[in-house]
Amino acid sequence: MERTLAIIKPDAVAAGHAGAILAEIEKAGFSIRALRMIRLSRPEAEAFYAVHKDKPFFAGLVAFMTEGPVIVMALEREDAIRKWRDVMGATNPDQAAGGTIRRRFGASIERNATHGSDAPETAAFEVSYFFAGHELT
Ligand code: FUP
Repeated sequence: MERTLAIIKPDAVAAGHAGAILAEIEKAGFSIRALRMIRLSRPEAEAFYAVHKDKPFFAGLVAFMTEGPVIVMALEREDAIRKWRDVMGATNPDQAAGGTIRRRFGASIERNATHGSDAPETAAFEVSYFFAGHELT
C-alpha cells in the first residue's frame, strides 16, 4: 500500500466539480485516509510549492492556489502515486488523455483542477504538510 497527496484545486471546488472528482477517486479504488477543506494562505502555498520558487509561473501559481478553498486528501492504494497521476492526466489539460480529470475539468496548465504527488519522497512531505499522523485513519 502507498499513500499520495491529492488536492482539488480552487477552480474545481468553485465550479462544483468536487463531487465528481471524489467519485472518480473512489471508482479508481483509492481509500480516502484523510480529507479537509481549507483556504491556503500565501505563505502556506509558497512553502508547498517551494520546489517551483524560481520558475516563471510561481507567482501565478501561488495566486491561483490561494484564490479560494481547496480540498486536500491523503489517498491510499497499491501504486497510489502513479495511479492518481494516471487518473488526473497530464499537467496541461490540452495534452491530457480523454476521460482524465484534468481533461474533463481543467482549463489551462495553471488552472488544472487537481494536484498529485510525483514521487515517494514528495508524497511523504506533502501528506505530512497537511495531516498529522493521528489524522490518518
Ligand atoms: P504536476 O506534477 O502535473 O502537478 O506538474 P508540475 O509539478 O510540473 O507543476 C506544478 C503546478 O505548476 C501545475 F499543476 C500547474 C503549475 N504550472 C504552471 O502554472 N505552468 C507551467 O508551465 C507548469 C506548471
